[in-house]
Amino acid sequence: MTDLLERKLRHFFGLMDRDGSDTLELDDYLAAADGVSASCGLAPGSPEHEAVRATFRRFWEDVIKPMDADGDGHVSFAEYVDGFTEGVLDESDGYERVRPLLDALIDIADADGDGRITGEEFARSLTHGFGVPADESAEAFALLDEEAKGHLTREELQRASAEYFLGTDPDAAANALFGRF
Ligand SMILES: [Ca+2]
Ligand SMILES: [Ca+2]
Ligand SMILES: [Ca+2]
Repeated sequence: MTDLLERKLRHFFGLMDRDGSDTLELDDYLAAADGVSASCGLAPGSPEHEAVRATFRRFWEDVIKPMDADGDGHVSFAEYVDGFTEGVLDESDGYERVRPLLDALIDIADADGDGRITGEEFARSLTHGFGVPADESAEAFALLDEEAKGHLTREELQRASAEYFLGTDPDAAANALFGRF
């Protein structure tokens, strides 16, 4: 794994570690689900809120929990890097395992369902779901919205996240996707 990719993963790991334990647990993913849901105005306990929680829970079960090599119930950064290398980088279709969560996240971010993620929708998800500071969300959006059209398409966001998690270009705009690192 390149140093750049490891730095990007370290940053994303820190964002997902919502309780600051320096390890990932199911509760981190559920806290992120609750944050995103609240930012979209979903009532706690509503079917829509439960669906968001189910998506994050599934991602934990399918992708993150298997990385817990020593079985202590916590995924450390070392386990995360090993798991990511084996499960995503070294598998030809490894990234496909991450894509359903990204699709679901984009669905949630696109609050009005028009297929476009505006700067406001983008910032709301990043800030409330992942704790990215608002100014960094705005900065990321401006970099990603290269044509300054005021929104990102689903395809643009999918491409940006693939570049974030797989790419090795230090100058890629997508490196800013989750804020500064
Ligand atoms: Ca944690
Ligand atoms: Ca562990
Ligand atoms: Ca929208």
